[in-house]
Amino acid sequence: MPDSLKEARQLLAEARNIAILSGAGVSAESGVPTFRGAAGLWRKFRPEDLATPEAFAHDPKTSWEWYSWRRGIVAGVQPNRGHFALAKTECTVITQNVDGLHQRAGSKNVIEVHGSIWLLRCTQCRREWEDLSPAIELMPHCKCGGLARPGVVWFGESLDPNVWAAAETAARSCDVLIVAGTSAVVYPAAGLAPIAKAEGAKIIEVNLETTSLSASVDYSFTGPSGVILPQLLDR
Ligand code: BV8
Ligand code: ZN
Repeated sequence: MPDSLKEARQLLAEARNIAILSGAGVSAESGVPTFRGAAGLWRKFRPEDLATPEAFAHDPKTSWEWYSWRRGIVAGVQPNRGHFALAKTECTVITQNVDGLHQRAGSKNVIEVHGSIWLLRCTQCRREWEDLSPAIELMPHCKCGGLARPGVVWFGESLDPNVWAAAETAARSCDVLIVAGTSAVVYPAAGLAPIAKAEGAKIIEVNLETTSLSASVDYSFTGPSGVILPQLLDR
């Protein structure tokens, strides 16, 4: 075992308060496509162009087709060893993922900063409800007759202030923050690492490649999160 891995394991073993910021890479080994890179494309669309209020307003059917495709994928996959290693560890999971796989692995304390694809929200009356069926109708409607939208946060939309406050508190109060499987380009989520660091937390990054955070973290492990997270956390 490399010395850096031993050190990071020791750090985690002694930590009183561990938090993790997860991104799409943590679900990649389960078979959920990531957002950026060639595999992030759906038909001819880029996720950045689909995950917007404008895209939904202009063409809700295409937007719902994309979400329905993603719901179908997630319903058919299982959490992986990375999710399970986190679930076995007492820690706060701050996730940008909307797939619900951390909860399915058994994590209890999950903060979904970008919402969930299993939540629907009425565009008219704002009512919110959960729908776990993989085969959802293409243009779901609310009891009031209004068109429903996915309960996620799109680009240009503000995060739920209570959810964001919880994420910020977790970042400020942890002594180790693991940042796993995220390209760390989407704000404000990516800003949680510098927030934690400013409060004195050690930062451990796990990714297949280097990111804009890599230079400023305490430990950077290059490899699949399904392999590295258990190496870091399993006792
Ligand atoms: C907001 C949810 C205020 C829905 C998503 C210019 C500069 C700075 C900021 C901005 C700017 N212009 C606009 C902004 C703000 C904007 C932003 O950050 N834009 C960036 C892209 C420039 N942010 C917002 O708009 C946010 N709101 O700021 O509110 C406001 C109000 C009004 C007007 C403006 C602002 C809201 C952002 C929410 C976006 N929602 N999705 C859905 O899923 O459909 S974004 C999408 O990106 C997903 O949620 C995803 O989780 C998130 C982050 O992506 P990652 O998870 O990091 O995934 P990615 O594919 O990028 O990377 C995968 C990584 O995993 C890679 O590094 C890869 O190497 C690694 N990997 C792969 N496999 C593995 C692995 N690692 C380990 N193991 C593996 N096996
Ligand atoms: Zn309604």
